[in-house]
Amino acid sequence: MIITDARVIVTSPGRNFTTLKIVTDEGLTGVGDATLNGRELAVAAYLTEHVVPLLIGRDAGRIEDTWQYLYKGAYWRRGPVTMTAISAVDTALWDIKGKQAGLPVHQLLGGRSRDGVTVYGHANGTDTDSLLTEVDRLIREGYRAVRVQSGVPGLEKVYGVSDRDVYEPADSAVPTETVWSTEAYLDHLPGVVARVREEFGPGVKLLHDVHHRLTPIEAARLGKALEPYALTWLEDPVPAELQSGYRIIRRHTTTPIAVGEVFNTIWDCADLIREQLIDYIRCSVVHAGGISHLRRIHDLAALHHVRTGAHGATDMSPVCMAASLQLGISAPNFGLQEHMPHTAETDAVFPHAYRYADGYLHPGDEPGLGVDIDEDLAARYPYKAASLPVNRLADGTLHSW
Ligand code: EZ4
Ligand code: CO
Repeated sequence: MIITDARVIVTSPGRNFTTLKIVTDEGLTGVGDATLNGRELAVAAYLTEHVVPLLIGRDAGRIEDTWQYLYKGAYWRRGPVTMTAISAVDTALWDIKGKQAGLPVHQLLGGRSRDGVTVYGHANGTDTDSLLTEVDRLIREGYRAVRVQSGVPGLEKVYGVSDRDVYEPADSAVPTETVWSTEAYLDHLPGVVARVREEFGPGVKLLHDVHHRLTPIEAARLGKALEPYALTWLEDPVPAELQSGYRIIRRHTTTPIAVGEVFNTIWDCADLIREQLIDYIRCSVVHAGGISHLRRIHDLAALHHVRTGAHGATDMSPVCMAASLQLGISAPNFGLQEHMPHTAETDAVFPHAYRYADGYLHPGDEPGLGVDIDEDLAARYPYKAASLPVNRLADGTLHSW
């Protein structure tokens, strides 16, 4: 089966998405998510200018060879733009392979290892009372795992928290500026988690995302303070360019650690996994080299007692979610899948077979990934520039967001 066309579709049904659609001479098509939040057009150009011309005429069945060709062939290895582009191609080719076989992709990955993919929902509150209301709502919707994010007294805006209905961080063409205080945050958060645990008891899994804002020793202190409340994970406590920094956290606390949403290859987490410095690896299909490469990361993790915790914020399109669920239902070391539901407009642009029921996402049994893009509908939502915020300390110093 020969690739005859590949189209890059940029659409903004409430937020921006970049999607690759590969077309073959036998009429089968496949889709891959290529969305890199705030840098959507860089991946679109990379695909259009440098990848699509190489795909035309290739054998659509050679998924591994195409991955190697785009990775080794670029000479400039890794990086989020390159790896997101490779991810899109890889995912679309797995979609085609599944359709050709008449099987959902998870059947090609070894079949189901479980009945459903356990998801965690987002509870965020500007104060503790509104947070408790949100946790209660999610538990009543069936969620068994909830990520809790809270406003911090003295800070105007905090990651993950909004007083609007939908939390969407990429909110302005020029980045919004927020002010951060590690002291205020470390002082406030343990009390919030204590309240949530006290209110809802031991039956619900609780998670928290630090979003790369601490140093290792600060994260160690936070992990220790949170031990009585038995978090399922503390996410991205420290920026992870320096993987050895996580040794310091590990030395001090038994709070489990989850990392990986900004990683794009196995090399970003090889030391974290091999030294058992983390408990959950959170790479996504769209940013970590597609199904082919993410499966390798998961397999390395499985050898080292590390479970998966796939990133699933709204900037992972339904195409990424569909692919993530194919891996999640089949991976032996699956842990949790993040679930931040898309808007109705986004769901309409990306018709999909997966569905939420009682705390689980189910990938469905459609051949391939079980997701598509409605190109006519997509064309009605033109791209709108949107960047993620930046964070500064009170004195103006730029901090990680
Ligand atoms: O800020 O996906 O766990 N989820 C997250 C996300 C990220 C966004 C960035 O594009 O940390 O909300
Ligand atoms: Co996160």
